[in-house]
Amino acid sequence: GSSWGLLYPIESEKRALKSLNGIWQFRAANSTTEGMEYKWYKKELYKTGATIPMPVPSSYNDITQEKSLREHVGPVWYERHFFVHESWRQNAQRVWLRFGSVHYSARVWLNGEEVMHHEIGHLPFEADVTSALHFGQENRITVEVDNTLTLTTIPQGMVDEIHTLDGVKKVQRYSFDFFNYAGIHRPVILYSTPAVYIDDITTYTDVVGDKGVVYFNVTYKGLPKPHNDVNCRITILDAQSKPVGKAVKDDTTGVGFIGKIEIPEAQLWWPYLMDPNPGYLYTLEARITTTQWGLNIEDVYRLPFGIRMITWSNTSLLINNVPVYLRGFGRHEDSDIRGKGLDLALVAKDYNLLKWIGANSYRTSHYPYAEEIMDFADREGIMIIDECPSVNTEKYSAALLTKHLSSLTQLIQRDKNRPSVIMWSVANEPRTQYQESADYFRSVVKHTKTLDTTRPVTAALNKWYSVDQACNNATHVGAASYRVQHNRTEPRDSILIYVVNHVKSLDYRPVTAAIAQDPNYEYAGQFMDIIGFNRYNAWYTEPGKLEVIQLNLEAEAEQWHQIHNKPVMILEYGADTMPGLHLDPSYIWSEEYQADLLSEHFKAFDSLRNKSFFIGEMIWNFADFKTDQTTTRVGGNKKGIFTRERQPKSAAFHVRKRYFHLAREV
Ligand code: BDP
Repeated sequence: GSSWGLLYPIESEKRALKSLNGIWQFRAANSTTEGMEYKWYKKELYKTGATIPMPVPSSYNDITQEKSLREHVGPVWYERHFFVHESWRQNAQRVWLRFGSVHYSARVWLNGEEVMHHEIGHLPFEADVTSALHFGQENRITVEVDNTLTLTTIPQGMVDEIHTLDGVKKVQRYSFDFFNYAGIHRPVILYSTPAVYIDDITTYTDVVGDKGVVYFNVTYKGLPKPHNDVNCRITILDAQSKPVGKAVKDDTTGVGFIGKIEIPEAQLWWPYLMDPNPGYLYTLEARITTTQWGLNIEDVYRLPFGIRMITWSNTSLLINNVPVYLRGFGRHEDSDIRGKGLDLALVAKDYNLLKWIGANSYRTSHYPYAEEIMDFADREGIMIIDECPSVNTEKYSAALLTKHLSSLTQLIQRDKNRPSVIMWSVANEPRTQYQESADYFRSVVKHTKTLDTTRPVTAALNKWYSVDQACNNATHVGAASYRVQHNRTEPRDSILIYVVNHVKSLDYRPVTAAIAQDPNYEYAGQFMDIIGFNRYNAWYTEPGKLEVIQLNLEAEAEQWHQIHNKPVMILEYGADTMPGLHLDPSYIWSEEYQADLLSEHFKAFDSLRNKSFFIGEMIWNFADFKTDQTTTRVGGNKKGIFTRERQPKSAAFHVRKRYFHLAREV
């Protein structure tokens, strides 16, 4: 649930922390019900079957040599033992268990007692486990993790069956283009707080002249009944830990502490390469004290934050009143062996590469990234388009909407205080050619706005998705062609593909369709503050024809702006590139082609930037990544500027020149 705070667990003089990362015992279940039926959580996992060691955090898929584990569909079980020191059993102290994320759903037991469950990967969840813990003794934690995706999970997937000599086998299908890695992906932390504890802190900052204004809302929980006297002291510390502002508040209502602190001559948070000292962070130290049960209780939490202001108009996005141009990437949490498991060495390397190449931003395509990754963005001044886990939605429903909204509630709860987060992305390539997507996205954006009005909302849109797909698959736009009348009331890809294939079965001549460039044909853009679009000119459309890029791209970007009168940016473009494949003159899949394709895009971007509404370019993708097995992927998606091992392809040097050049222009 998210009716409580999700403050990142950090130590203070009043909070202790213990990591449960390490080797756990592990077993994949043979069926959806097996583990529950035989109550695997009741005793040691090795007593109910064979187990293998499994690292946490990590995806489990690529750890063994078993294809069956890589492609497993359904529950797997994790277990480990740990001690909690006697000293943690203190009067008036609570102990919490927190998972950074588990994909896709999790059920957690402590010493055989269920303590929490959570659905939707990539987001943290926690519970007060004080009463289930054995202090001064050994404890057993058991987790059931289920990776199954259905039409009502975020993201959507479908469980299907294939037939084999050994009988029917369950397989997971999904249309999004990254491997459905699963497991305990992020740290598992046990931490203590006082019984009366700081539950949540919300900050919002404003810049007035050279003054920074910090609005705060500190809430607490844990009193048996409200309106006891609770005192709160807020201190703002600069990067050298020098106090630069304070506020003292009393609460007799049980509501919390709301106020503001002004920082004269504030050092603002600036993006990378926009200031000699980007990513400047202050600390908000919140200290609450109260007397309860005859005890003096005190809690302290220190929240890093930045002072900066985001505004936007129908042509630009501004930070601290300066228009910004985003230059960056779409990315993934992905690496060899560990899959989507958090790896701090990889995280640090990736930020060094981002800085090396001169990027100032990226989108957390296609789900929220680890909090440890977001911390780097705050500190380095990398601007983040923060995306919820909704990718490639194909079928809309009320049940799906409920979960989609919940994923946004949880994401915004988690990331609301981060200066690096400059925009929320509510979806990637949802099928918004369907009319029912209008109501759906009206609700999604409205919900996002009720949670945060200080940041613009976007989505990575792909206009006329189905039509493009159909044309791409089966048609040719040419003179001597049959025209397939595209029926606007039935804009379903399957129908169009069917019609095209039918015509093809009758005659060899190329087929075309009059594609409706009707603004109403895309139903989500109208709700966004900033239009983000994905487009693969000279790759999925007209592969090899670099000469179409400038014309098509400029036309599309202008059209988006004309229709919606909003700032526009490209969130994805690129080409699969096999490292080491050299073909000159350039030919698709070669390193030369990737560089040439980028160059043509750069020309288009430069001409668009003169028209002022175009606010950014993001390459797909930062690095190569693993996908499901398809005939278009060679060991995964190869659109990276870096290989999966984070070595540069030739294009990286090319991008670096442009990104530093763009940085110097501002
Ligand atoms: C886009 C998707 C992205 C894919 C990319 C591609 O948003 O997830 O990886 O295409 O095909 O449509 O490379």
